[in-house]
Amino acid sequence: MNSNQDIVEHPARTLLDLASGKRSILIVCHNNPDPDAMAAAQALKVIFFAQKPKRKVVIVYGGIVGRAENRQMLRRLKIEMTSIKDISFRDFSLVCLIDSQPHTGNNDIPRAVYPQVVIDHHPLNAATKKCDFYDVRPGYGSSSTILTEYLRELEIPVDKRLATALFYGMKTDTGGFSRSVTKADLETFNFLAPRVAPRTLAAIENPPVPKGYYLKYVDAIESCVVYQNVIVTDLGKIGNPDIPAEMADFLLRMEAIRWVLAMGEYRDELILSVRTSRRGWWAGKIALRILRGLGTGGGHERAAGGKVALAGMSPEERKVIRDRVAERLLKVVGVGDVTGKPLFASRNQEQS
Ligand SMILES: [Mn+2]
Repeated sequence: MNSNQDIVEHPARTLLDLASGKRSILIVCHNNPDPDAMAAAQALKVIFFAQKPKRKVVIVYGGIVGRAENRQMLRRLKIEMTSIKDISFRDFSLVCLIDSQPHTGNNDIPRAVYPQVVIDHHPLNAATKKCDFYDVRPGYGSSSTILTEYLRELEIPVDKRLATALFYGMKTDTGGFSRSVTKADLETFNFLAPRVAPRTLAAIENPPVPKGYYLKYVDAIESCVVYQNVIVTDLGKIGNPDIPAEMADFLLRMEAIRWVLAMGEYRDELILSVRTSRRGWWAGKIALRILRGLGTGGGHERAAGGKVALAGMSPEERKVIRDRVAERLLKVVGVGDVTGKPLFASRNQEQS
């Protein structure tokens, strides 16, 4: 096993020492993977192939690839991923977890399995310390930043496709380079930007979307309730687990709004997304708090998410859960005593 000092000083080389004898490697993304998880996983695959071209390297994910942008990214950048349901952990001699950590509830690695490798930029989880190699940098804007540093440390050429993937991963995780951007992220930006394929990136960012996509905006707006500087929106049943995050981002741009909680039911889970424009409050910690005893959650300073298992619950019981989550958030952010106003009710008064 390598010391932590090795990991700090030359992480990529230390990682390759660990991987040197391995013929079959599994790279696991978090559930409903986002561009950062997918780009970082692809970069890791490229690194493993550069060390030994004839080995097997498979990227897997739990949940689904929901957003049209994310599906377009896989297609345009030729990233191959498999559902975690279609593989067996026993077939791999090395398991890596990317953009997530053990026991956080957002990946489908069985609890008893500790991946040997964890690379992430969320706050360090206690279970991660049991893993042979972990490189967790909560200060970083994206996992793509960490993996780009690995590629550079190893002097592995970064082609247009991989550069575009990593750039897009950084861009989405940092809200277009506006939040959680460190010096390391800016340096990585400068390295990747000239290597990006701009038209491919534009095609990924503006994919055709189904009609139902617009209807979800209607649902999101119709169900908005405003509590001073907080919006809560309940999207009802959703066909794609990424919708709450997308609506939360969209609503956070509203004037005078500092917090958004968006919730929706996907299959038998309540999926929720928390966004804030306030610094220093750690949306991730707040998501954990409001889900205590109900489900799992976590995230970053300004963006977080979580879920609650609803299987076997009646519609009434599900409503109780949603109300409890909303009440807890309102209380935590200091508007627990405020009476909410439906956004739609103000439509005829303020046509500004
Ligand atoms: Mn990430």
